[in-house]
Amino acid sequence: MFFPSMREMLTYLEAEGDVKRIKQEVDGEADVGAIMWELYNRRGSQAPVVIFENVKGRAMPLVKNVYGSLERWALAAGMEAWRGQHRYKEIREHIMPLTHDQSRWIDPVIVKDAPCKEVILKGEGADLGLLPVFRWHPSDGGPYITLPGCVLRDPEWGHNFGMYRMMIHDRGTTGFVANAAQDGGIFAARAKQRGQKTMDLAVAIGFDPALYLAAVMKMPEVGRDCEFRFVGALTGRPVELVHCETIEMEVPASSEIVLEGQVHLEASRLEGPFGEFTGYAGEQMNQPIFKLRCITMRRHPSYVSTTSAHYASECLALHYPQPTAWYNKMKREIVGFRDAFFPMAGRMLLVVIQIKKRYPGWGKQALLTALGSGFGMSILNQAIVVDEDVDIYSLEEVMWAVTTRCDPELDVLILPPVAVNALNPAARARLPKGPELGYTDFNLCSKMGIDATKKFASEAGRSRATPETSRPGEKDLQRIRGIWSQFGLD
Ligand SMILES: Cc1cc2nc3c(=O)[nH]c(=O)nc-3n(C[C@H](O)[C@H](O)[C@H](O)COP(=O)(O)O)c2cc1C
Ligand SMILES: [Mn+2]
Repeated sequence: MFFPSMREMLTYLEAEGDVKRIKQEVDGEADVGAIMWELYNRRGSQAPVVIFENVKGRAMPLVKNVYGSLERWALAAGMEAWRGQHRYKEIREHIMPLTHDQSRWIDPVIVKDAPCKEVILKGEGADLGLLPVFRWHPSDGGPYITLPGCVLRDPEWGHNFGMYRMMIHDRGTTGFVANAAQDGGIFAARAKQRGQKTMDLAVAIGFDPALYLAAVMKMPEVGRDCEFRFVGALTGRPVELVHCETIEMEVPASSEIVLEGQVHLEASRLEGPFGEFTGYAGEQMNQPIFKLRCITMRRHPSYVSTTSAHYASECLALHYPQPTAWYNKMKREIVGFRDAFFPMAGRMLLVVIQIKKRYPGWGKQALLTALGSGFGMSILNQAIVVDEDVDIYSLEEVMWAVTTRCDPELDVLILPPVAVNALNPAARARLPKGPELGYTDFNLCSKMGIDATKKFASEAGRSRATPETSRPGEKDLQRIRGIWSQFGLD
């Protein structure tokens, strides 16, 4: 089952009792962030979708937390029987074959008309003040559009569809922050190299749920319509795009709202801070600006956004699909690789890797591979490697392995500082901004690898192996699982 639009998914979720409507008037700035924070504290990743129907000073309903649970992610990815049944691993295994196999990808199609054209606002009428967009955290430098699907087009490389949040400077201007390593950053650098002073940008808000997965995933390609083609394969039908009114660009026809305009590559304005997925306020930096030309939308659009700094927030769940391509790479490169997981508590800066270790040293090889290249190099502060008997989706079990299988002097690797993501809160220093770095400064941070695998007696300065664990035999466990219902213990 796939939902052709976010609207249809909300209708389904509401029938399932997974949507809460808040009818009383709320203040966008003072109330919404605090309500969502308290909801995440109380319900964690079981928090429902929330629709604020009556936001002071705005006509549009404000929808929060649509993608704030793995169950709803599974639903967006077309998986059945979603409620409470999927872990990250199942979703990843469902999606991953399609990121590998581009022969199954389906090109998008252009349609003539779409509901997002019911209202067209140009000139004075194109006003960002219509949107229920606020400072979601008191530390935010301005109101933030937090779930924008940014469509860019490169003459050679076609469309790229990526999510880069936007701070509103005024009624017709926002910031544009696609960091240099992102496809959006690469598109901008290429436009600059061609001598362009501006770059067309269309911002889709509230679109087909499967497209949300693609907008936050690192694809195996840059641009070339890969996000749209991938979603075509996932849903089994081409993504429908519709032409923009004022720029040479195409946007998902399923959108509730579309902003059209241009990124001014040479203009820049202070942007930030923003309450980031790390749980910290990001830094204020000079960033290019986006100038709005036109808003197109449905007659009664719903505005969808996220607040992000809480560990259980939608923003973090949205980051889950990001390392898919990295996972594929690790699968090939780490000896004995079985699985890997980025626990929410680690805010994307920590990975737990599971291996089948056959020889001494394999744990440390895994750590060096994970921390030493690409996405792992630029995003991770820490990696932990464990054996197959440890459930990497349970931090309880992972920490048990760390405390009982790791002799810190022998099993902790400290790697020297390297350039990491500008948002890394642990980083010690910021590199000076150079022309090659594009829009984002990088930070410097060292890395730690923790080898929490069981050790051989012959391994790394030891003369004693990790003892055997105490638990029932696997045969007995299997047999008992088979007749479990007889005992009435559930
Ligand atoms: C809510 C949310 C906001 C994001 N904001 C930004 C951002 O402002 N800048 C950025 O470079 N990446 C941001 N990301 C991460 C990108 O969406 C992600 O890396 C994606 O792969 C980018 O698309 P691309 O690979 O086509 O560049 C954000 C992700 C989420 C879930
Ligand atoms: Mn991309």
